Amino acid sequence: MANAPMRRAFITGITGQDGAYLSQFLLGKNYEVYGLLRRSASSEVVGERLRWLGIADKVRLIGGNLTDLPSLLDAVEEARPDEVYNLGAQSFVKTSWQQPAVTTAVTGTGALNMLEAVRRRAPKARFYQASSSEMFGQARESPQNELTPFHPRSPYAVAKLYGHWITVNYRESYGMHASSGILFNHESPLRGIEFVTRKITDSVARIKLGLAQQLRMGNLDACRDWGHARDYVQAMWLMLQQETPGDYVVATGRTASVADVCEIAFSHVGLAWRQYVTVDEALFRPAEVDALRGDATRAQQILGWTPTITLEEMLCEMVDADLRRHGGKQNGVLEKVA
Ligand code: NDP
Ligand code: GDR
Repeated sequence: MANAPMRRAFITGITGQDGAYLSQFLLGKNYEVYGLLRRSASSEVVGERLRWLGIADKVRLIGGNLTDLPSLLDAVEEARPDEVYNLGAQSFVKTSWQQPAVTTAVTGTGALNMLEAVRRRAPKARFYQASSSEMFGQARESPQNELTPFHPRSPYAVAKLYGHWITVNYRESYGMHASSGILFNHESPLRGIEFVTRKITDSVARIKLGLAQQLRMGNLDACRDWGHARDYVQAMWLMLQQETPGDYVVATGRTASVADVCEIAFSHVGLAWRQYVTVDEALFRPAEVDALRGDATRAQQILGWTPTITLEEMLCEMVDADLRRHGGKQNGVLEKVA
């Protein structure tokens, strides 16, 4: 009997944290994986995460940009995907105040561009939009679920809200199999160093190795629901395996403060965090999201998804990876210090 043809996935944001783990996961399921690659003058560092996972030569990269619809039309036509994952974004919340227009164009209008490219070139493909718990912002209830009202608090969150609703609208207008995953924070050793968990684990490693003396932080009281990216990319895939598209909260249901993360990460190497961490109000945000906690009951019941990695396990993995990076050879963007 002939083997079933390989399924084809197209991922925007393939060079980011989630794109790399999702690629690894889909390759493990025997997909042909295509990804959108935006042009960079620093081509030697782009793709570092794919190299870290040992899959850089197993994915096929197609040039293009989320702000450039013609390039997306061509890329989707070339990839002929069964499944499309729109993960590309200007994803750092703090930068969205410094670059609100870029954030809107990439994170907001970029989602529209991808939906149009799929509608025109691969209308049968299933579509995943990377929505965010930041859309809940100043949350009106806790924990947050799919019915919780949105109150975005940054240009990033406003752009994500547009991406979320345009995805719902394309599903309702054109009958597209378009789903939106409202994912809470998820981290890993491949997390960008500007995000708070990785900033902390990188500093813990450098302080432990005598390469740094202190860590300057912003708001230590902010609370988030932190999971592991390896767990969360599975939820993305599960959404596209359902007969009916829909929206799902993906979260652990546990919240912890930035101070808690410091405590866990420093104590992993036997250090008392309060001796090293200072607060710098220049790192506070113009409008803060104080606390988020997700209720992933719907994902558990319909997708059969549950998180498997605890906050403590994840932070220890991240600290250990950063100790190896700084103790060993420096080989790329993931080692650069913000
Ligand atoms: P990253 O910041 O690690 O990756 C972002 C990706 O988007 C990179 O591959 C980047 O490419 C790409 N990108 C940026 N601008 C463009 C552009 N103009 N055209 C094409 N590609 C572009 O994000 P994560 O992997 O952490 O997150 C994946 C998605 O999920 C994002 O949309 C994020 O907003 C969303 N999200 C993330 C959560 C998290 O906790 N990680 C939680 C909820 C939502 P390059 O490598 O060239 O910079
Ligand atoms: P977030 O993640 O804004 O939640 O967005 P980030 O790790 O940047 O911040 C989390 C919280 O930590 C506080 N904080 C600091 N943050 C950073 N980056 N650096 C600091 O020094 C610092 N000190 C305190 C922040 O104020 C904030 O409250 C992430 C991104 O991945 C988004 O793309 C995604 O949509 C959401 O998670 C869910």
